[in-house]
Amino acid sequence: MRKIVFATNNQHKLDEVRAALGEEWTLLTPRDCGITEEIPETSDTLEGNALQKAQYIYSRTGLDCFADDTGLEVEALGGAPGVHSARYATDDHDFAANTALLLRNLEGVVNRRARFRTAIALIMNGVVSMFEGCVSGVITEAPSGEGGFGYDPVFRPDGFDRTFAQMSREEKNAISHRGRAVAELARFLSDDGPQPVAIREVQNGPDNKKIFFSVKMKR
Ligand code: ITT
Repeated sequence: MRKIVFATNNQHKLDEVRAALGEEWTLLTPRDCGITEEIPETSDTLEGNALQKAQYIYSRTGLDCFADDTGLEVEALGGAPGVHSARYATDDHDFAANTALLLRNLEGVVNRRARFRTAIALIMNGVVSMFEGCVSGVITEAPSGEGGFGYDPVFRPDGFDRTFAQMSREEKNAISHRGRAVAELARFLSDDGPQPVAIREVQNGPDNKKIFFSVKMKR
């Protein structure tokens, strides 16, 4: 079994990603590595936050690790709550309050198109790789379902007549933003042999550190 740290304190995410990556991988949490403080997320993009969280773990542990950041982007709200999804209503990651505020802000709004977008930053052998997954759908008029977390009770993906909160974890994982991004990550991790990669240097990562992105080339 191979070990990798997933930089999250969100148990729901951990369960989803554990199921998606399969038994070959043992996922360690920051807590397993003795990191109990909240990991900073101060970027104004999902990609920046994912990278910031992964870099934090890597700088503290030196272990291979990845982090995700997810936002709900609502068309009629100009992409909000987006990168601010966790703290939309309050500072407390209060899922019910966030959902209630979202529904209030969409009262009487006809265009209810939205998408979830997940960015994942992986640091493996000191090299950063980025992955993305999206799912489009609509914000319902009222919450339905008990499963999932966050905005799941008010998000109905295209092609379905149920919200994410009315789906099993497997059903959600198969089509969700995080499921899709993790599938890309899993494909990358399971590829054998040397990877053909192009390395490009980016200067403006968190703390203005130089960040090296590896972009996997199609074979
Ligand atoms: P970590 O940073 O510890 O991983 P978090 O809960 O802050 O956990 P994110 O920043 O990635 O997670 O997500 C921001 C918010 O977006 C999160 O608090 C939820 O309200 C919402 N969210 C994320 N993924 C979701 C999903 O799959 N379904 C519904 N809502 C989700």
